[in-house]
Amino acid sequence: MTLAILASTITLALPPQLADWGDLPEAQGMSSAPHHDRNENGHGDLVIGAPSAASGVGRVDIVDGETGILLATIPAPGEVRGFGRSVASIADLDGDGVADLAVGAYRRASRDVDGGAFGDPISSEFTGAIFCYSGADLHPIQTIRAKQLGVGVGTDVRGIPDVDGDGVEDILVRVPSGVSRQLESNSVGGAAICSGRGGQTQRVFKAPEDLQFHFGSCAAWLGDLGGDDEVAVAVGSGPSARGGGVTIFNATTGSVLWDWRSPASAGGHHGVAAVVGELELAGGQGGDFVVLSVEQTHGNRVWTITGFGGQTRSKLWSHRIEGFTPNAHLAGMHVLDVGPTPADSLVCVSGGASVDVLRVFGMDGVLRGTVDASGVASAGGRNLGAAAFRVNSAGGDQWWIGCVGGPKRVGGGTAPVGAFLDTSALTLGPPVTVQ
Ligand SMILES: [Ca+2]
Ligand SMILES: [Ca+2]
Ligand SMILES: [Ca+2]
Repeated sequence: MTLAILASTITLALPPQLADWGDLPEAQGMSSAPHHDRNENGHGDLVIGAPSAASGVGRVDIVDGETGILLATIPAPGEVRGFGRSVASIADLDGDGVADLAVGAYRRASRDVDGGAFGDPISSEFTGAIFCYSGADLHPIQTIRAKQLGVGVGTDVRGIPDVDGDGVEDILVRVPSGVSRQLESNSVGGAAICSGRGGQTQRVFKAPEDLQFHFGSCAAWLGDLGGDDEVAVAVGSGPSARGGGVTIFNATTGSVLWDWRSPASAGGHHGVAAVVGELELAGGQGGDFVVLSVEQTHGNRVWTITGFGGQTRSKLWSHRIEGFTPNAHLAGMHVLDVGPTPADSLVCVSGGASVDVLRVFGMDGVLRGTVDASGVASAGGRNLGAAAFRVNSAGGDQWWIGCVGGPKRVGGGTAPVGAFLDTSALTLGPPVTVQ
């Protein structure tokens, strides 16, 4: 029974990075994404989600990347809750030359939206949506409901290339399983590709028959794996006592290309917590990818990062991550494309609330170093590494490492929402707080 409860805390409705923000009532920084230099001071800016603001309604802030000064706020549309649970910089949907942005809200306050597809008021409470805004003047462009995914839409969103060939880049939506799995079969989780032009669902990726439980723990765009223009999406599953792994789908047809299962431990739970694709791990044609799997036995969690060749889908290397607190939640796994070629990129893996160190790996799976996050943690930030992305600036691009921060209930004051990483020295700059 104890094991079942522990597993639930990882993979149920809310992903691990939601596990603990205690005295940070707005959960500001739960999500973050790059934004153009809105105030034209030469420094790229940041979109920061605060999904617990306003008693759970949520809010999105746009802040200057250098100073943290608040530049604009996107209020939650009236009918949602958890607005800002996910944010993403997406393609220029409205064709004005400025990249646009997507904001997820993972549950709704009323039961009558989405056509009443979910009669039970509990399930409709958790039905979410994704709202797309102009990056220039922040006017609404379109709403993505992805009804075929059932509950939990809005948990995770990211922009992907144009899959259907209509000339507008598209959007990958993920829903974790277990949001209300007792209610209906379509709450097992999964992912979908939605049109960048109109928001309609184009393709849904559902669990294989034997992985109906805890499917949708993560999703990633893998791109052209085999060098044959066949593009792929990966969806993770687990951890669960029933098994877990990652399923790779043809993004165009929806057919399953490959199914990998995380090694099981006797009596424990196992599965996949993160996948990153479009990498170059070992040369060759097509992209490669990295899987972060987790084994959990008697409350201890062991993380393993594994690199796969995209063309053959064979394992190139694996690295057991030592040093994370055994019961750590995952904050995130991200790729930092720091060098001139993809092979120079780094993979950054971060433990969650109780951990103050990020681990940075090369494309060969060798640990390059660690980033001491204690300065951010001591200032009140949690889950450093929940996001990692490049911020374009006139003085040279920088890497933003996001965390959960924002206003603090205990002791007053504010906590940082992230810091910039010096990728050459693997050191963090001063914490950035929204002003
Ligand atoms: Ca700026
Ligand atoms: Ca635009
Ligand atoms: Ca398209």
